[in-house]
Amino acid sequence: MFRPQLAFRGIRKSKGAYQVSRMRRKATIAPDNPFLVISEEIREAIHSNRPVVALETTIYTHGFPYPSNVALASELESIVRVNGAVPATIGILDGVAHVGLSPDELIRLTSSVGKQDVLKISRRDLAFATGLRLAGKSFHGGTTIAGTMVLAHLAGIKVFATGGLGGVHRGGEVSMDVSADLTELGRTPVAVVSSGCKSFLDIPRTIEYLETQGVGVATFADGRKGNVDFPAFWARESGVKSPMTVRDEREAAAVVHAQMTLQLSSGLLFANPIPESAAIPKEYIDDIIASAVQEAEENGISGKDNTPYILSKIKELTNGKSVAANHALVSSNVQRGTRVAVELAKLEA
Ligand code: PSU
Ligand code: MN
Repeated sequence: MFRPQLAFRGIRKSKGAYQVSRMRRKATIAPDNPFLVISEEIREAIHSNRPVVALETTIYTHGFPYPSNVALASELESIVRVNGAVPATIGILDGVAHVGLSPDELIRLTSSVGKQDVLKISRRDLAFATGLRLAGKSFHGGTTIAGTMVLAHLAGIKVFATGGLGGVHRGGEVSMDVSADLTELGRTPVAVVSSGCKSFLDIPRTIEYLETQGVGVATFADGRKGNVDFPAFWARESGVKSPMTVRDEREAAAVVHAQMTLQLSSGLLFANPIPESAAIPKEYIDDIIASAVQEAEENGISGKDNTPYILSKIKELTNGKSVAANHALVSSNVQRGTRVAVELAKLEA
């Protein structure tokens, strides 16, 4: 029988391990850092081992249009609170990185989309988006999964829920377009809950690359026996077997706890298949994806513009169905991620 409490009791007794978990609970950044503000609520929650769930903002700045992005941002925060954790929405406002945007700040960021330039911020962009404030330039930015992981980790947050992970793009073996989300998972100890990765990517190569990066990848099995697919965002099946499975949030939390206690410096990916009722049939979406990818190629779209471009094409070709599915899957992931954070806090108590 699976009994994490018993299994971990020994570890907690040992003074060294206990000190490690106490140490890891603290944010690793000074409170007066001029480039990063961690909200009082998040500081307090981390300090007292209350569960916290990080949320990204590229999904609001480069995914959902205004004003539905404003509504989604507050909805996802509510899902975290209703399920017993503290939401930490992460993004860049006026050249300052925020972990735990206040409701007003979140509305300012999401409602600036379409009215002014809002950047897409990955790891490489963080110092530009914040540092250039010293030279009088002010930027707003949505942080990608990679960018959000960096900041979450600096604040001491271990669980992060989102929509879909970036990956190796189709043809990536030639173009080298491999999302920085994958290398970030290789170097930053944060557990990400997503619906697998978007099916316009090359899923087998994405899984290979995550293995190379030392990232543990597991799909929630939810009672399914035998082979479980790594999910493909809008579809539950991808035709690619998930490297590992976990039964539920409690098992996921046990894995996260071990990862942190062992001080492994890499991240974990937990894939949550889109709810059945919201899934888009694979045969239907596959054709649409093929046209969207082809169009991006013909128009010479590359780099950071590639993912948002393909997503908006898919939205157009599905008459908005893809956005409804995106909404359903991200809500489901945030609920799952919150339960993982709650279980993890119990293990760390
Ligand atoms: N969801 C959206 N639009 C996006 C993304 C998610 O609706 O643009 C983002 C995520 O933040 C993810 C990023 O981290 O796309 C990956 O971008 P790239 O492939 O450029 O690494
Ligand atoms: Mn890319």
